[in-house]
Amino acid sequence: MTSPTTTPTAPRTHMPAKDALAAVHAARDPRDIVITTMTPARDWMLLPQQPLDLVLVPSAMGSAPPLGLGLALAQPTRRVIVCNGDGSMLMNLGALVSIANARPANLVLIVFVNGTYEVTGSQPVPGAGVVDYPALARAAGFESVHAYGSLHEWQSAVRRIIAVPGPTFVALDVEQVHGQPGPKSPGPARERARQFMQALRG
Ligand SMILES: Cc1ncc(C[n+]2csc(CCOP(=O)(O)OP(=O)(O)O)c2C)c(N)n1
Repeated sequence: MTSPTTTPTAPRTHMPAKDALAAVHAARDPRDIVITTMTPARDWMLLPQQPLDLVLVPSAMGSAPPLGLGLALAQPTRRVIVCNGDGSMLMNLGALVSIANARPANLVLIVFVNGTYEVTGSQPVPGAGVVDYPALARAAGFESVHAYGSLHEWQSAVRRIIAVPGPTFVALDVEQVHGQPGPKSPGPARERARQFMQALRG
């Protein structure tokens, strides 16, 4: 019988979530659809907005990746970038399989891994620090899988990573922020959906 072994892991570095998101904002093309939810949605609304931004607030946890999949399949000439929370990713891990199975080359799924349900008061997410999100994505069938904890490295890589044919999965280790209010809906959902569909047609 072999004794259990542990593999030493390198100390994890974490980047400020706002800066990580700002790097996505700077890299995206105005023709890209960007879906944000949870803290990425809150922080995205502090940045200049584009017509193809879909701030998914309020939302059911786990709904952003399948929404991104549907849009990516319906709009194959546009890139779709989804910025998700880790708790929300765990809520709907099956979406990873659906995305990998459908193979939309134009879909980028970025998970902001902070280990907490930040917008509801920073309760710990199950498996925080243990769950290996890139490994989950690979196991689901993603081939383009990336992970960053260093802001500088993410800033240097983001343009290249969102440009490669996907589907692409990115896990960003981000710092926890405590005591910040959650995202507020930027307006009536029906009207925002109408404007978004109009922008898609344009
Ligand atoms: C299905 C469902 N359950 C519970 C909630 C309530 N809720 C809203 S946000 C949130 C936490 C989200 O955590 P995470 O996805 O990790 O994002 P973060 O806030 O850390 O950015 C919870 C529990 C919800 N919106 N949907």
